Amino acid sequence: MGKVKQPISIVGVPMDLGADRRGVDMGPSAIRYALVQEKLASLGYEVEDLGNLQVPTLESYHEGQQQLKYLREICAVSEDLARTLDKIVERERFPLVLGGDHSIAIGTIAGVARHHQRMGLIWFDAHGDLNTEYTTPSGNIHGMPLAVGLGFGHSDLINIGGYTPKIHAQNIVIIGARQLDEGERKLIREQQIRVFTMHDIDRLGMAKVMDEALQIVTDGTDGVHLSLDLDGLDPKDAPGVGTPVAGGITYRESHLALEMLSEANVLTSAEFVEVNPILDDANRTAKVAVALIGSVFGEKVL
Ligand code: B3U
Ligand code: MN
Ligand code: MN
Repeated sequence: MGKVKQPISIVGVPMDLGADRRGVDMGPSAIRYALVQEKLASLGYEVEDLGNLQVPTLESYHEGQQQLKYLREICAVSEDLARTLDKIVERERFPLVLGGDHSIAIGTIAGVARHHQRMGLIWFDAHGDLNTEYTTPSGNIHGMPLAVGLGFGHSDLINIGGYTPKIHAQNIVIIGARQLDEGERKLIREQQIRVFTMHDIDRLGMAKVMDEALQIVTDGTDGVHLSLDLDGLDPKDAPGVGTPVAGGITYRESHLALEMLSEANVLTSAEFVEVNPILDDANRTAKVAVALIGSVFGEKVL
């Protein structure tokens, strides 16, 4: 308390091309409907909502390449998002991005990482999102954004924002992984990316996982981005996601993780992705997202 709170700018990205499936484009609306702005205002923040970026409608486009579906459209939105975030950071405001499928992280990271000498990254997800056009089992770009940030993937994707790589493997952690493809495992081994699988969370406990994770993402960095895929949580707590995977992070563990992140006071940007209201149970997953956003921004019981 008493600390000056950085003003927040919300941007919605109603993107579903990266998942090649409708519903997740309504994520920003669902999160707003769950009163995200009111939550942040109640915590004492000055908040502006910049509305949604323009995203082409899935039905009006041809898929393009089988291994990189909607590549051209996703690149255009990513450039737009990178420019939008660039301006928010220049105005010394905290960017809070609402997705949309996880391909939007390509643009988010491009927009924020350029403002740091070295940026740490927390990737909260059931998946690795470390595929490239050569390893993808689906052709869906939402399975690729972490690889793209590291400089692996199609040149149009890795050069969004005009530079590559955006992030370094030594300062990245993945938390909650429980479904990885073979090519992703290979990249994790080669790049020595620290992955806290569900096995690790069960063995160590979330508090220990976060202690270690915070060390990695703050080691020599001058900023930390949080990219939180709601499918990192257990589908019992967050059913409204496109690709639910059983055995995930509980509601309580996820709050503890984000409270510890908030206490560390290192976060410089955040995004919440993959909320799919069509598959949800009375907007429960968006409500969970808003509760988690509360923890990120310092909400406490006492
Ligand atoms: N790894 C798979 C599945 C997947 C990744 N991200 C989501 N699903 N949400 C792929 O298609 O790359
Ligand atoms: Mn993801
Ligand atoms: Mn995921």
